[in-house]
Amino acid sequence: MSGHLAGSTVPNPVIPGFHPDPSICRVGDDYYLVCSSFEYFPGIPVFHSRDLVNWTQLGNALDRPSQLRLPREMPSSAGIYAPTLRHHDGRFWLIVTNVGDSGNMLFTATDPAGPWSDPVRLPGVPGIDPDLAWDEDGTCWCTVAGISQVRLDPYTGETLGEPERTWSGTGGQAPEAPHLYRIGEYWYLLIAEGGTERGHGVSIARGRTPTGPFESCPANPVLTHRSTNHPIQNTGHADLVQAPDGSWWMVLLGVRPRGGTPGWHVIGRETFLAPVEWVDDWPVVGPLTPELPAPAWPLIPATGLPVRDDFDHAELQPCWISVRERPAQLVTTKERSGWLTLHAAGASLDEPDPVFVGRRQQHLDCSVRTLIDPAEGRGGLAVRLDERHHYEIEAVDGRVTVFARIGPLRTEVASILVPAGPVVLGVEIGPHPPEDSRTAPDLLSFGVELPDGGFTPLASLDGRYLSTEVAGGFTGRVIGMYAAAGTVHFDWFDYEPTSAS
Ligand code: 6LW
Repeated sequence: MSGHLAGSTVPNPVIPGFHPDPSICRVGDDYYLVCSSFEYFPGIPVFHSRDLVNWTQLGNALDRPSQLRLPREMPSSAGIYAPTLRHHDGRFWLIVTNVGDSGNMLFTATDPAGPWSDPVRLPGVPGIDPDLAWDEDGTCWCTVAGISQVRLDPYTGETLGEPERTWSGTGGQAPEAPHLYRIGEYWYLLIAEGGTERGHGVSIARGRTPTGPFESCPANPVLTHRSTNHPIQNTGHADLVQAPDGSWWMVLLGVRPRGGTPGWHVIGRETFLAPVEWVDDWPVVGPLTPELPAPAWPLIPATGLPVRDDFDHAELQPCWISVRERPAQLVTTKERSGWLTLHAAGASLDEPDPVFVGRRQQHLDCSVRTLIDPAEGRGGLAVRLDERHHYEIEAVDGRVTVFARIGPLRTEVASILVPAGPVVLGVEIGPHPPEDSRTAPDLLSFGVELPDGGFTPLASLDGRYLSTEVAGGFTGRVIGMYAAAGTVHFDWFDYEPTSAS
């Protein structure tokens, strides 16, 4: 995923793109981290690192329908919210909410790369953002947004006793994202408050027992960038981890708006890292900057994603996600060797369940190409925020067309004839020209690469309409291949960052 080497600083976010609500745990020298995935399948990306800076995606925890149902009636940005990952009693525990379907669920694994168990349902757990913590006598506490707490038998999913309200922050809206820890003499309750937009922040309280009473930190919020022009905004939804050398670290979500103030953020809520010092048994967080002071240990480059996926493996790499489901009969690398084949199933990108395989846009500026054979159908390359906000370039044999869908409006933007046969479709995503750069986050230029020339742009579209500030929701852009009619085959897909961030 990333290959940053030792230096005085390393880039933050440490896991760029739509990777919100990070939850982390360490086992020996290995760190593991999970994120929310909403309407995408497979769900809950699982990452591994040995240095907190370089992360490799091991897989997706929820990768089969018996674990994850995302029905088409469920709105986008519902689905999988805010997992907590912990290691206890020789196994990994993952607790999460499927909003709009099965509610709270618990999964276990001995290897975080999978397989993960089928779900244990938690009907008595009373809210989203569930957390797990065990006290010295083995009692398991489940804490949820609100903030309330209930004892849980994590093996059966049964709640023991009634949920009790506990500390709910300093008065900000939406107290959520609780994590409960025993650190030294105290139990700490870390939460987010202020909402996941510009008002977001992290607050903490401590008590002598896991149920409190909790005393609010005098310095709350211990982290927020609200009402600032800081390049990292919406900072909140955090988790804490201790490194083997005794130092403490926070992972949290933040966004990188562009296009003036308050700006637009387009690639979702990303995972950032910040150092933590303890002063008087309270955490002091920061600096949280786009260039993070490098940790004191050697950095270990992670296995990066190659620019090109040639679709030469029987299984798709874990970075590839689909919308709501990925039926093997519609999405396969087995039909034409070395190609990804998509069969349309009637739903277009304007609907909740298109036949689509994409990867998160992870860099503010990037270049994407794919070679499509549209001889038996119609399909293309899309940049998707949700079913009401997407741009795409679509091929039928001999013609390529660019479409834009913005809220209730859908329009054809440009169309050209091309030679019959396979064609390279592309999109260049980069800064808006200077005269507009204070009113728009970026520009998306869709075009074709013909055999006798370079990239020929057909249409350049303003990126703000594919931003969270316009579309709402909790996700970020996903760029990928889709089938609109019949069958289309993709030989390869290239994704290349075109600037450092
Ligand atoms: C999540 C909540 C939040 O459940 O947004 O930023 C919600 N934090 O804790 C969806 O990610």
